[in-house]
Amino acid sequence: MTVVAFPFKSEEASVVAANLLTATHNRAVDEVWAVAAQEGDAMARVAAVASEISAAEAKPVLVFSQERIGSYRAGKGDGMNTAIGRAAEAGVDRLHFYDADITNFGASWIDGAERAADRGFGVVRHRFPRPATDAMITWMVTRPGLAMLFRGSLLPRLGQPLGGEILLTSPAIEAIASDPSVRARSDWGIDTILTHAMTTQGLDMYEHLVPDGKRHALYGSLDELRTMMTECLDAVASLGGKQGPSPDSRFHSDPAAPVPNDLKSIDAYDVSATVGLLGESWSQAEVDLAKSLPGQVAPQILENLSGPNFEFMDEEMWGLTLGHLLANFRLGDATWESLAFRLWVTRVLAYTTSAADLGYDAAMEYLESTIRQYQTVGDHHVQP
Ligand code: GDX
Ligand code: MN
Repeated sequence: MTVVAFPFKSEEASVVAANLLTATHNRAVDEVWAVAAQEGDAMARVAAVASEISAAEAKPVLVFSQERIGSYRAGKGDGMNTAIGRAAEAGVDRLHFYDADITNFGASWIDGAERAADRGFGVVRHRFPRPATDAMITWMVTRPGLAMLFRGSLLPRLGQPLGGEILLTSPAIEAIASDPSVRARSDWGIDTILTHAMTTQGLDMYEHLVPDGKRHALYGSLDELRTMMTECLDAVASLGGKQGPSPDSRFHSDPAAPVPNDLKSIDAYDVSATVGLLGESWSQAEVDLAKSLPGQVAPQILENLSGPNFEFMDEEMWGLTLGHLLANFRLGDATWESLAFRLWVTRVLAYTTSAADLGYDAAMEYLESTIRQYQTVGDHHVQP
């Protein structure tokens, strides 16, 4: 049995409905699941369209709320783990996941993953171009973190280590459903932990390219990503010292394709609204913590007490900063969370106003080069 699952919280009902329909209509798909963050209006609205689609397409479309499974904040991770647990119990052969807010979801996503699974790949990940200023957690936290922790492996090479668009076949479903570190990760950290887990089981991995890009809800000020940023930072830091990818698994990634022009000119977040975050609500405890940052990072970040200062956070300064964060950051500690988020904001603004200004292609080349650079620093910056 093949299942397509969508975790959803409060997305536009028409977008979710279109995605449920696309999945249900696909001949490879036997059942569609929508996993709600909680019971309530959003769930009731999706349940209403789901029953219409189910009747029209003569296929089960199940809407249910997530269980409390993990030990972090109850979030997307509980949603995904609820589906993974159900799939393992029901003996599902293939479980696809897609974010519910994708506005250009189509049959080719499902078909591309299915084709790779038919060729024997045990896990499939979708990869897609994103605007130069989108994916800032991926580019500034997760990929550099994976580069420092697992250099030379396939982990830093994955295009979308945080992407919620994946296919697990039954051996992966079973292994992941009983993996305590995946089960525990109930928050935004789930994607990082799943990505790592998918590479350590000796299964062949296929990275399927969606050339049109992933179109989805974008952001206002980066403040909207505060929780996601700190949880994703904690998740990658938690992989320190863990076993890396199994060296003899096959890894195939589709070759690059031309990127749509309109995507190249999308601004993914509001820069001027974000600059205001730099000087906002510093506590004395955060000032003191900032003083322990390495090298020039400490005096430079503290300049923000008197006015915005972010240009200093180039790739080298960020390597130093991220290494320090990987070793010392504490999720749940308000001072650490505020400082880590502020440091990331300086990095994103510095990049946005320098490399990203050179245009999409130059920006991507620059970002890829930073990942290569972080692989060579490796242990240098990450003290155990
Ligand atoms: N069941 C459930 N429970 N679903 C949730 C919850 C929750 O608590 N929170 C969010 N979702 C759903 C949401 O409705 C959407 O379908 C999906 O999860 C992703 O959330 P979204 O707000 O669209 O996240 P965003 O900003 O698009 O981030 C995605 O890409 C990031 C990245 O690639 O950088 C998301 O897959 C992140 O996990 C990922 O880090
Ligand atoms: Mn989204």
